Amino acid sequence: MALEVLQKSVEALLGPQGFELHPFKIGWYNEKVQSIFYLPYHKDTIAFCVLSTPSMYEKAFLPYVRSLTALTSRDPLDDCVAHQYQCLKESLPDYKIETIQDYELHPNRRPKVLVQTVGHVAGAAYYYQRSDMKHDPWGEKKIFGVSIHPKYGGWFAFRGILIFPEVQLPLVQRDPPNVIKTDDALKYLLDQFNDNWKENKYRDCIDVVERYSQEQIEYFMTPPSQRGKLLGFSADETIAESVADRFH
Ligand code: B12
Repeated sequence: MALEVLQKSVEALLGPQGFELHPFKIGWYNEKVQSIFYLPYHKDTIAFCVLSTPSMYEKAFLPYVRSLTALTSRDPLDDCVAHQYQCLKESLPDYKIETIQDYELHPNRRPKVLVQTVGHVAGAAYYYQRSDMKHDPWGEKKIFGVSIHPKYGGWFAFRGILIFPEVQLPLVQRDPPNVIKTDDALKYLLDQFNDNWKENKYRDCIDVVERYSQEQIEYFMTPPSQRGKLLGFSADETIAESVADRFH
């Protein structure tokens, strides 16, 4: 089967739910990361970077929440994505599909996959790191990198990867669009992401076609312990505090 056919099958299921899919080869990822982050597959193994666009909240998450009788889990949004992945596996029974979600950690707390690097090598969203600066002004300070999507700026989130361990097909690598053109713009972006992320200015570092709805922003800004109430569940059906401050 050609990759286009496989991609269309996956997109037919996840696209209408507000997800975007970008194929990549595991080897492209492994070439970039330190060996402790390697994914243990043949370099030509096909995988997909999955990201949620702003409308995923209304297209997939709210309907998923409405289908629940109680909120018992750590994070219903992660559960919603897991549910989508399960549906995908059931509708493509001829394929072995392994999934890793963005929040998954090894027992030593190392992330199972670095989704920003994935997004970059898959050509989905440029991963801007301090090493992209011609002149680094930060000295000893720790600066986290941020990915920018060409259409949604920072108004999106990575939701993990789908790996097809038995599929090895030709695929040409494409660079992600480099949308931050100057050192000044890059400094502003990284400063906003690191020091001021709650104001969301980093998400608007380019003109975007769509943002999160007010309802979605309110949901993420609400402490996890109160999100259940916001979604219409009673107070004792709340979400654990352990996920406090995750705003994707
Ligand atoms: C741990 C984590 C945190 C930690 C630490 C942050 C960090 N970056 O380390 C904390 C709790 C602070 C955090 C906070 C936030 N986070 Co956070 N976090 C993560 C998480 C789970 C892992 C990141 C990680 O540990 N990286 C490890 C380091 C070593 O990776 P690295 O610096 O990228 O280094 C690699 C690359 O440089 C690569 N590499 C080397 N050379 C080259 C060359 C090229 C060209 C490329 C592409 C790569 C490459 O190799 C290195 C590894 O060997 C990711 C999800 C994930 N699974 O990736 C989300 C993630 C980075 N977080 C995200 C967000 C949105 C946030 C917050 C805004 C909100 C929040 N609360 O969730 C804040 C904002 C940051 C801040 N100002 O504090 C988003 C970022 C989206 C984006 N547009 O980029 C992510 C991707 C989650 C998601 N699902 O989308 N986060």
